[in-house]
Amino acid sequence: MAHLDRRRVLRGGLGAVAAAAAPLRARAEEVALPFGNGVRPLVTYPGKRPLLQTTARPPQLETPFAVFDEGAITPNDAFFVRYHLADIPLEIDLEAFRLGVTGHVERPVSLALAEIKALPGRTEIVAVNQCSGNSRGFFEPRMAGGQLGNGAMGCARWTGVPLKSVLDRAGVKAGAEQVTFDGLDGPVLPETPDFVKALRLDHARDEQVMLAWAMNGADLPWLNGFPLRLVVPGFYGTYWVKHLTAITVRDMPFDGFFMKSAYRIPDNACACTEPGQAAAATVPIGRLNVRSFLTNLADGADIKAGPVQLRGIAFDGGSGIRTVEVSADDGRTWTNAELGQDLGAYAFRPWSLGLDLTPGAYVLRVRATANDGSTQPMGARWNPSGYMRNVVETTRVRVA
Ligand SMILES: Nc1nc2c(c(=O)[nH]1)N[C@H]1C(S)=C(S)[C@@H](COP(=O)(O)O)O[C@H]1N2
Ligand SMILES: [Mo]
Repeated sequence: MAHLDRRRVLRGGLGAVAAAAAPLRARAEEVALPFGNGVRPLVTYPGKRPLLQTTARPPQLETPFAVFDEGAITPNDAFFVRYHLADIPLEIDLEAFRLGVTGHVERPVSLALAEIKALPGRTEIVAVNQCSGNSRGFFEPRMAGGQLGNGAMGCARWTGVPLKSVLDRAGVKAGAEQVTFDGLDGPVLPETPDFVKALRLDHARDEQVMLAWAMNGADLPWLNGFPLRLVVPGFYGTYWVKHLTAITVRDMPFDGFFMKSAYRIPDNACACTEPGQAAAATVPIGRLNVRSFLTNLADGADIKAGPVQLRGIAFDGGSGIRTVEVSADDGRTWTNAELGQDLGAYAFRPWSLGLDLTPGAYVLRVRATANDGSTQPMGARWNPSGYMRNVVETTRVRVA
């Protein structure tokens, strides 16, 4: 947390966030996610179109699933929002804003946004940001945590500089092991742990991890981390620290709550346990696993017999998508879909497939295989935190 000079403050219209939610909710439409307690108000926050609200304090907002049918890039005003701590920044003085780099370094630095933008290696990457708990609400048995549908993911073009550029500016000392990241948000109560995340030093310096100030060609939306966030291509959103203001280089592993206790997965090949069982050992969550979705037909849809074009998206943690297969007979036979525009190995990959359907009931399944050979399971793998769901999705349609 940094205390900000309030002389010249940018509010992003956000001072109103808490207040705005209430009156809007009163006349809001609702969306029913297809699991128990799945009714969500559609709420409009500053800079956002109506999104599904999981919680108001702090704001947690899901993207309506139909948005993913609009293309491989998720628009800024539709991008999901996730915070852990209710004291989110409502005003930021851009004149006073600094990113500090301290700890196990030769020269601690404190950089203004303009100085960060002038660092060497300006770069862009299209990458998926997905919450570890995306789709948690579909697990059986259910578990605690945000009951999310499939809308806690999005794909954007991020502009920034490699994190390495700023680490080099500070000069990492020999013996450094990890780098930690803290944003301007903080807990409401002093007992609540701050949201701080760690990466191994070699990962932090890999030239893909970046400090990003723009998303899809515009300033970061306030709720997605204005004015600066970490982008960790291929890794779950938990590492993509928003409103980033403090970087600390460490010569020992960091054991804060959000590394040591939260965002951990079973330490085994499937990252899974028997439903209801705890894991014998856990490790911090890492790369996205491979997923695919049908985006233009909803479960339970009625469609007309004849030719139908199916389309959707697939992604993984950065090896890229090799194939997307579709089954119209609940997984007995599969047909390769055509892959669409390749925006890079970390991006949503569009796919499409034309089918000619005669009248009847169909169980559509879609399964992606990544270039690293990994694929999606036909049955969901369970884990106590409800992370990393990537079961082959099922869409039932009636054709008449
Ligand atoms: N400062 C800050 N950054 C954060 C978080 C947070 O609570 N505070 N949550 C993380 C988690 S768990 C996710 S999934 C992503 C979500 O990014 P988004 O809100 O831009 O969609 O932000 C990450 N960065
Ligand atoms: Mo998350």
